[in-house]
Amino acid sequence: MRKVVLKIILFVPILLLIGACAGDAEKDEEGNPQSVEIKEYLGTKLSSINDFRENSIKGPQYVDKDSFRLEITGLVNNPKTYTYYEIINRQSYKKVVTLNCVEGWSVTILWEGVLVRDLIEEAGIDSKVKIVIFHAHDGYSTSFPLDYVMENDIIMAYKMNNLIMPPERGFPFQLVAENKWGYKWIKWMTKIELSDKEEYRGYWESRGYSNQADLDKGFFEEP
Ligand SMILES: Nc1nc2c(c(=O)[nH]1)N[C@H]1C(S)=C(S)[C@@H](COP(=O)(O)O)O[C@H]1N2
Ligand SMILES: [Mo]
Repeated sequence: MRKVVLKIILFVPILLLIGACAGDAEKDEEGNPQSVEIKEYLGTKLSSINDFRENSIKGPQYVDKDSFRLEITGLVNNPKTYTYYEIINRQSYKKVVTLNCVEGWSVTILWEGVLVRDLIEEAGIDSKVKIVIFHAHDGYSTSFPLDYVMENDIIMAYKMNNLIMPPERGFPFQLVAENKWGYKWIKWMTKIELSDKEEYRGYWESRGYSNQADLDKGFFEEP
């Protein structure tokens, strides 16, 4: 009898403690435990998602997760439309990549998302396609040669440093345009258009910034 009483005396506080801890944990809107931002990945020190400077053309965009659709259009055999959930439930890829803005700051982040190549391959690439144009919720756009997205593992990210991308950073998706200047890293992406118009120029590209935008070259178009 004394043993049972002892057990109860010991167990009750332990159970209460467990309950209190579970109750205190942060939850997201779906009731799942909220992730924390990671500071290091496989030995690489990461920047914080708060280290970005917000200087988007129309300020932060607030995209509704449930009504959001990503379109794959243009010169494709089967135009596609994806919901947010269809994208985040696909096979995901992670990598650490540094974004460099032409203003002189940079951030090194662990990005997680899907491969653009997989999405456009599923839509069926017409043989006339030369470039891939990305469009965003704020009217922004940018483009790349088809080879750039096919020959590199280019991620369309929905997580940064293990956190769901915040609205200011480009929720639901930001392009991880590695080796390219920051203005190629389109946020709030809504449409991927396959095109044969090699003369297409995106928002900053049509305002004098290099269309190639390679990090190891300058960001002004040669005259
Ligand atoms: N839709 C959209 N994407 C955008 C921009 C923008 O204004 N609109 N700005 C670009 C620029 S210039 C940079 S450097 C990166 C990172 O900008 P941020 O620090 O404002 O997130 O996003 C890029 N993607
Ligand atoms: Mo930028």
